[in-house]
Amino acid sequence: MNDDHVSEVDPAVADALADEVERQQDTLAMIASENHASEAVLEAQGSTLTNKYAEGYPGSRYYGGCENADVVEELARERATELWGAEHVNVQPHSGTQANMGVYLAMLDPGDKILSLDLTHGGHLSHGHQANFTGQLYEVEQYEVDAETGYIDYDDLRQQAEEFEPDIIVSGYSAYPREVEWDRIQAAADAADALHLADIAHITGLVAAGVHDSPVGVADFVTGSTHKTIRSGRGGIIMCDEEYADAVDSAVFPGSQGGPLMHNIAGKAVGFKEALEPEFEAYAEQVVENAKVLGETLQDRGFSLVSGGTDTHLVLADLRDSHPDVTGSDAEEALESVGIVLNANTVPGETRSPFVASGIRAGTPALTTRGFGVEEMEQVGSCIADVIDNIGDEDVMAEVSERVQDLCDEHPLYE
Ligand code: DSN
Repeated sequence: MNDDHVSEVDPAVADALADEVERQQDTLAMIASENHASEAVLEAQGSTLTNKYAEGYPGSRYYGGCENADVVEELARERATELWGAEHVNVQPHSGTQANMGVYLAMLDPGDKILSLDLTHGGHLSHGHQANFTGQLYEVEQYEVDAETGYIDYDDLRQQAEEFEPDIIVSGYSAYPREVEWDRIQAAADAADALHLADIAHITGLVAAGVHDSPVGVADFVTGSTHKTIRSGRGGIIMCDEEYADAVDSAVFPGSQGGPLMHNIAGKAVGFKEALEPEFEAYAEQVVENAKVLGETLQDRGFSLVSGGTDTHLVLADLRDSHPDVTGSDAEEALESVGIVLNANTVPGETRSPFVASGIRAGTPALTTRGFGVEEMEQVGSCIADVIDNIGDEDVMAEVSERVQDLCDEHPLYE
């Protein structure tokens, strides 16, 4: 990667950028929402489109000089349509949260009712948490996963929907390791005469590749972020039927955003093109296979997984059974010290503060991009188990650190 210009102008930032390349090279990125974008995506995001204001939409902008911005945004929209098959696509949301905001603003009034999964059960802040605008503007009730199985109980959800009578039901999750039955959520929405927003932020790539069923054509709205499993430029996306297109577009601009981040939209266009290549399907399949192997390796070492396993790109380990004295943040810190970067995560029935948490969430999208397969995931799983079994033992940490470094060296990034 060439940071020559930055080095000349701003050595402090150049050093941090170079250190970040090194950090990504020398650690295992297992935060489930992260990935390693290609150099083509990075180049598009670092392009002169960052200079351009393009309020409006292709063919109808408020400023001149938007011909290239129009080309890029049209390409991003066309490719997104090909990937996910929605009638209408808006690629301007700056993030997944902004995408959700676009839908809420388009369809809800303040005080309207949202029914969504609790954050500690795998939901997301932008689905109605009190600390988020959604919890402040709307009346929110939350559903939970089944305490025994860790799965969504669709019958309970339907009953809760009939009783609460929400205006919108939100599905799609940040820490739910199982495939979602979109049609059963839709049935709950139909029973309550509610809209249905499926937020596929984490699984955009799995859905695009056909590894998971798609909510497009089932839910009224599908939102996502574009830098997770789909591995394109950073940002968000909204998909919906044509009947909602004008409302959604107006809610994004001018409703909640100003000028679109055209450089990021260029990154989205490039990443979407990459995801349309046949290899992407194999990548998405491997992401899930790797998560399954990681989960099985941890289970063989005595770890409990929420829901007993995974169908997705992530596993959620509840440490309370296997390691009652180790908090999620203890585990996160010890793992980071050996070069495994993941996050402490709350688990269903959480008994600790969210800052400490009782679980860890580990994802495979970034490692799979790096070329990790089943064999490497077994090694990663045993590194994780060795660390958590031996927190505080410097000899074990040093030995695992070397194994992690070997894995990183065998799978170089950004050569
Ligand atoms: N922060 C992301 C995650 O880690 O799930 C979601 O926005």
